[in-house]
Amino acid sequence: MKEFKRTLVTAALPYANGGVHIGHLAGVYVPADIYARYLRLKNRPVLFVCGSDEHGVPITIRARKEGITPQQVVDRYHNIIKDSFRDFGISFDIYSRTSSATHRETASQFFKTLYDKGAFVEQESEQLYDEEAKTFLADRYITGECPHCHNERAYGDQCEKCGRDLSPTELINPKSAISGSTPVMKKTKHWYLPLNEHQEWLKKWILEDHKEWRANVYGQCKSWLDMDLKPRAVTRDLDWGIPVPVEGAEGKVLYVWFDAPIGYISNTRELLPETWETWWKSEDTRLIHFIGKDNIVFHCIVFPAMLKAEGSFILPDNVPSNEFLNLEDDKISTSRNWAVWLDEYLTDFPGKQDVLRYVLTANAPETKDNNFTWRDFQARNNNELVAVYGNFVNRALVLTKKYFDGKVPACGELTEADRAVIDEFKGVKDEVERLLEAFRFRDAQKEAMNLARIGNKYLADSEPWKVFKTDAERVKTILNIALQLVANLSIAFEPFLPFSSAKLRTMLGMNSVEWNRLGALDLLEAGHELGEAALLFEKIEDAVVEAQVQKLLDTKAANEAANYKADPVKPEVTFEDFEKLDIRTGMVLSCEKVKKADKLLCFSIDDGSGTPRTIVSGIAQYYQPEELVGKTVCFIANFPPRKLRGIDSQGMILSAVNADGSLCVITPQREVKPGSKVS
Ligand code: B3M
Ligand code: ZN
Repeated sequence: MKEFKRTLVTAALPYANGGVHIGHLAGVYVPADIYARYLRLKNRPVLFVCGSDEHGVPITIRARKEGITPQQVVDRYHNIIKDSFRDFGISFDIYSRTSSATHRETASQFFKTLYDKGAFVEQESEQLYDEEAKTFLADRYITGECPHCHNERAYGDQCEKCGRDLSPTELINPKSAISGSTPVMKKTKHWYLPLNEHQEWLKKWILEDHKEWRANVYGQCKSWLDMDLKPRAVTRDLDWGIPVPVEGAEGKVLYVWFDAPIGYISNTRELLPETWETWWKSEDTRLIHFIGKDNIVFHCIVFPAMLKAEGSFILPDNVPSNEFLNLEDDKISTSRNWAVWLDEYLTDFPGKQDVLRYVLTANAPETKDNNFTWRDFQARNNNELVAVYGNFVNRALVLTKKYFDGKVPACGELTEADRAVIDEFKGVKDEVERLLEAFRFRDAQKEAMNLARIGNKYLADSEPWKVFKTDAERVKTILNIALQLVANLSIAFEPFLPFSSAKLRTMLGMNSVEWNRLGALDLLEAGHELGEAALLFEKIEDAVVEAQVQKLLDTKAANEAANYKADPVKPEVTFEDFEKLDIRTGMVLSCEKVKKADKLLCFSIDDGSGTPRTIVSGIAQYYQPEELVGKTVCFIANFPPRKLRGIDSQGMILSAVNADGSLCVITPQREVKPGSKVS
């Protein structure tokens, strides 16, 4: 394997048009942070760079919607995002932004170098143009009817109702979102990166030389590289972005996906104006990109092609990309507000950033999409952090306080049980390191947690609180070992749960963390005085997570209400048609679930005829049978009887269908006699 002297860790630059949510954190920033923290603990030279991605069409759309400038949009979100990362302990060496002067200059120069080398092809094409606003239209700026689901508010690149990718020319009745006019086709010139010319070396570099990349990343690259790559436009007709630095390119800017990855370079350069090139141009630097799966092609194919075309840069050594995290079984979505936002989380769970870090890593979508649920969040907190890690730490500290006045007792002779625990424990450093080096963060954290489990079990089995009455010497040894394990936990969890590790070290009176001592049993000297014990984690009650679930349900209801549109009216009928139906009211005498049929309720109804009428109705999911007894309902009296699950159903009970498909039984608004006609 190649010898590297330093590691440059990058994390995808988040778009500055919204806050940061748990999907971002789980997919990119927590794993990248764990890795960077780990390398620092190993005393390996590392730089961890990130920043806001401040160009692109969505930002201009938001600005237009809010009646402010794109710069005002990105100023607002850049600060929100930056604060969230700081609050969650994401330990960037720099968090800058692509609207910075350094970035503008770096990206512009990069384009110019490629242009001068003849690395682009120029091409004219027809694009949609708004004649009223005198501007070319990005796909997002064109709205119209979706040809698939007939949603009238589909965008030129995607229909958010049915989720299909679209191209603007597919839209029925396309309109410019700027002026409302019908766009026309107009010629425009752009610069393209001919990926086809890079295909051969990309194939070898990834498919042969980087077989160790994660299966999801390798697989996605392979499916791209098995097809013919096409030239990609790297410029756009837009007035927000970095101007294309060549003559005759007025009104054109660099495509956001061209300038954004250069942001990694600009941010390094901003941090280290003198030495940034060592991090980008030396073969002994290892470049690692942490990203989400929707960014794979840009980081594995497009950006490397740009770097190669430039000629003086290194290429990434690995691109550990995660899959997606869903929220309560539904795709996280900014536009539908289906997300847990970091700033809101911290308002609701102050001081609990490590709980979220823990859960997101324990559940990280490393190999497949995963799901975040509030129940799982609660269970992991209560059953793992509190019951295992916190409980062990607390017992060890409280017993030491009680029996030995808070001073670390000396270790005496070891029993077999002690040796077994020490043995189990020895390999942990190598194992955590092996897993972290392989970007297997959830397994690495599990391994750290396993230490706590071992410790917890050791105390439970050796029962110092009982032994103390008869053999205080023995308890010294037990607590010495337990405290050494606790001290080890503060090291092992340092990359994962930095806040808790720091808190734990204060409790232990430890003032430094030395990763290389992980696994040692003399981290705390006999006689060392411990600090004040405090709770490391606290239980999260049912009501607290129920409130979070309710918040999400409210969001869902609000989305449904906002998207609700009544069905179109059916073809006309005559009054005679209507009169053929005999609709009546009836009083529910009894109502029961139909056996072995989840959806059916069997009603007995007083229809005024003197003989009760039986009707079976498919509303069992929406009502408890007893709720309906005594209520007056409406039903169709002249349908032919129909057998349902062996019961003769004589009619149909009328219900209204809600936006979410649920049914609501129709009842008259004043009291009426059973059998009254509805007309
Ligand atoms: N801003 C896309 C995203 O947030 C984009 C990443 C840029 S990384 C150079 O998914
Ligand atoms: Zn659609």
